[in-house]
Amino acid sequence: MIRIAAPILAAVAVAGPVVAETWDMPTPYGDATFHTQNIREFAEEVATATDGALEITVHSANSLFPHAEIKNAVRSRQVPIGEFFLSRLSNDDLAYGLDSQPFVATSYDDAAKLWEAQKPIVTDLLAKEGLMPLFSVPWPAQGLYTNGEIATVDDLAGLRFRAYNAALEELATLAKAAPVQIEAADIPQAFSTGQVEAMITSPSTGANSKAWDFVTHYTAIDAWVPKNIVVVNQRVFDGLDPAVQEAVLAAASTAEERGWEMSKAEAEAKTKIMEENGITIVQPSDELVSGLKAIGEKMLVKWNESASDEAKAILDAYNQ
Ligand code: PCA
Repeated sequence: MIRIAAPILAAVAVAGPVVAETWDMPTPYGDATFHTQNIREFAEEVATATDGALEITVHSANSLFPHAEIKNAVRSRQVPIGEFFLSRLSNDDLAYGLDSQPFVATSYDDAAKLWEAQKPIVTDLLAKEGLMPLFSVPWPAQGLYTNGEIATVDDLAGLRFRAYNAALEELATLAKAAPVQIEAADIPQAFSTGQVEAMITSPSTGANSKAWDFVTHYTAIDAWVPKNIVVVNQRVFDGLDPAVQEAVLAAASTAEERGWEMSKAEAEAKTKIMEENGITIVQPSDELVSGLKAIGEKMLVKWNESASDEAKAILDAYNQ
């Protein structure tokens, strides 16, 4: 560590009109979530690279804005930057929701290929709202949490089913379950009060919400690999000093790479934690997989009927 003598520090202070900026950054997810840990590292890197000229304060678990409002909060410059679940924007355009369509992209390789096809369109759509994507990181593949084993789709009928977006709500409805929208941070309470009794989410969110307290089985259906996205308000970004802009973009690119690696490590580590805590980990039966795939196909037909040409172009590019 270099210690700078006080007179030199004083000289620096008078020499440069260095205005330090602080950005508040809301995210829906809690501190134990790897995405939150990743964005905190991103914030630290930006602060270090800019010598404190830009400090980002992360506000986790919906503490600053509820999930549903984060995008608009960045858009209206109530906050300069924020993170949310990308497919939550599927009501704006179905292009945002492709990563949450069952059995379209189910592995990290698929997810990377899909993001490559999705990114230019998503960037254009967000630009129309004055937003710029900085980076996007996937959750581990999504699995099924239930009490008792689920052998076929019929076993899901009538269950109060936690959903986190429109696609999951549609899937639950097609499985004749009863979807209830619940934020990740509220999962333990929703189960303990009987509001829901089953869910589909990653081993990360399952382990972080101590799923062993309220379900017995985890079925690794690995049905889709959805992503979070971090966006910044374009005008606020444009107002930054060019060197600071560069530091933000560099830290974003590092965070994207690190986030994908963290996600891959999570999938295994968190499944193991669930097992150690008594959850029975099962591979889905052929019948369950074929039943869920049939639902996925129905959903995709509907998706194709309503999707914009740009959104369909993503699917075409991905399928090539
Ligand atoms: N966890 C988040 C989104 C997807 C995931 O794995 C949730 O359950 O809300």
